[in-house]
Amino acid sequence: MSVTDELLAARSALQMINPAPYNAEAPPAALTTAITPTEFHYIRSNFALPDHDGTLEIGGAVDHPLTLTLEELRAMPAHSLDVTLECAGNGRLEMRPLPTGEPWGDYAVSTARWTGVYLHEVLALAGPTADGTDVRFEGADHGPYHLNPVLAETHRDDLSFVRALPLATVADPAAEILIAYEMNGAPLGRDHGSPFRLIVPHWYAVASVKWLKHIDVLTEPFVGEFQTGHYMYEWPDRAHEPVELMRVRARMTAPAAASTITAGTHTVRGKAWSGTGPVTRVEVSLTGAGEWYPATLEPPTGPYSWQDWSYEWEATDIGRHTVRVRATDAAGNVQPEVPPWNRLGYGNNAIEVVYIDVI
Ligand SMILES: Nc1nc2c(c(=O)[nH]1)N[C@H]1C(S)=C(S)[C@@H](COP(=O)(O)O)O[C@H]1N2
Ligand SMILES: [Mo]
Repeated sequence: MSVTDELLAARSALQMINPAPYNAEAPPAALTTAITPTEFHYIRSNFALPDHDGTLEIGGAVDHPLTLTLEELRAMPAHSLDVTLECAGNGRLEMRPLPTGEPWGDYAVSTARWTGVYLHEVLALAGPTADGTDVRFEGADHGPYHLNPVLAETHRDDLSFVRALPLATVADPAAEILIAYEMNGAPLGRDHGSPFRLIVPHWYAVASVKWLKHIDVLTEPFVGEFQTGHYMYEWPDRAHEPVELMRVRARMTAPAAASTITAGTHTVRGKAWSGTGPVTRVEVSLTGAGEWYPATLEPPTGPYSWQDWSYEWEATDIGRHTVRVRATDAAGNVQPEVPPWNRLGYGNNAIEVVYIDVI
């Protein structure tokens, strides 16, 4: 198969929302299993697919700058983690006024099993110097880009995808950040960041830099378009904040939204996740005015993946019913009724509202 045929095949089950750069939502079936099959995993890229020479350079404020190959990474201890990734722009289409940005519905979320090496072990090989504060991650992808218009400059002919994390986070073994080279047991595909990428559990997926090329330890906080330009919550009434951990959210997968079902008992089910998780409570409401009924919540199968919930609904009254689902997490965060509006439309975790017709 030519590369183009491979890409077409890898993309054929997705709902394309932008052909170039290629952005696509998962199909509804992606949310029904613990692990999303790779061909159902959403894709979000800011630039055209890059060429990558297969090496990773680690430098900046380190004692031993080094270059690693994929083979050298594979020779290090491997770890696998199930991680739910959600795009910070997921749910943007439900915000009013409609924010600028990719028109994501609610399917820019998926869970895969990622295999690779711990970032903190790779960083330790380079030895950050005592004055290091942050770590910069650069992907191999680049191209023309319209900058956030709040900045003086509005366009760059050639910008690279660069993000940073605090050194304290990167060096913390408990953060379990991976440099992943496998997804669901197979080498990473091109759309998902081959030959290797970051996987930053609990963070909105923008932190999980694909096509990872350079890691540099910095001695001051990083300023850049994908860190302090875009991917900032521009609140209308308070100080702007960076997009970081995923907000608590539940999605309903059955019965399908706007479907017609026959009167009787039906299992309402779905997934729930949080970057400040685990999710500790899921409730269902069957009327707009709503009493909330506890759903059965399955324990997490791992620290970074979504959880199953279900509710037995005695749907005996014919007619249209509104069904809402609301999750609460271990940190006490609960989903809001209304999307938390911000100019670029990030972090919509509002309570899902669907209607079902019972006949
Ligand atoms: N190098 C690079 N990494 C990137 C991006 C990108 O455009 N370039 N997009 C980010 C965003 S916004 C998301 S939501 C995730 C999507 O990962 P996926 O395409 O594997 O689902 O990758 C992140 N990593
Ligand atoms: Mo994203």
